Amino acid sequence: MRLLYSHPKLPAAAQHLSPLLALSLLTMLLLAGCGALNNVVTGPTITPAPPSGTVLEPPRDLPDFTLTAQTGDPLSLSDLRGKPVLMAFGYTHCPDVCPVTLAQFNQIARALGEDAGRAAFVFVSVDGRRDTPERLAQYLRTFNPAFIGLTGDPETVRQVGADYGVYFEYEEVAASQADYLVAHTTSWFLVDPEGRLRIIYAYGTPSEIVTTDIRAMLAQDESAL
Ligand SMILES: [Cu+2]
Repeated sequence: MRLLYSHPKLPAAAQHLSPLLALSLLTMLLLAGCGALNNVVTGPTITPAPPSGTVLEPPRDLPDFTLTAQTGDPLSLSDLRGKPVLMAFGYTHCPDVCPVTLAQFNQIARALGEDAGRAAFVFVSVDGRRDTPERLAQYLRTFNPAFIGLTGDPETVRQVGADYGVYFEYEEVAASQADYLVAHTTSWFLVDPEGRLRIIYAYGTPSEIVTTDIRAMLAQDESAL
């Protein structure tokens, strides 16, 4: 899978391909994740990220899971019941995609204002080896201290991710090497207050779209009371 890490040449090459082939390359890169997207999404001949999320109708029931929060305590998805949960998978050493995702999550939280406390923002690490609770806490503080970081051993996270269609793969390096990349799915997930997967967003979806969806979910929840 060297392709995952030698992406910078792809978008230029893709400009000479048929739109369909270019699109399938884009899909592949979206799955491949980290590192590839800035180039691809801004490429002149490639379809940009969809402007809105993909709504799952009906919403998909999600099995509960428990991982370790940045406080060191276990946290389950069911602990967040009653709140819309905006979730992404990634890792703190990510060079490009994850910092942008978390910066956008922070924009969304700020746009929600007082209502931000009625939603949860969750970053699930796919890199439990390096992402200790302490490291996650330190990292997330630089974006928004209210964000929830979750970490666990890669096999557990892989099982959790499978329920969201999330895939990740470690760059092959010597066991002693501390600096490695993790290719991962970059989508964002909006889970409703009942714990069901409701909307999937492509990485880079405008913050205003997600803010509007969360507001609608909160309003719906209020009217259901
Ligand atoms: Cu990342």
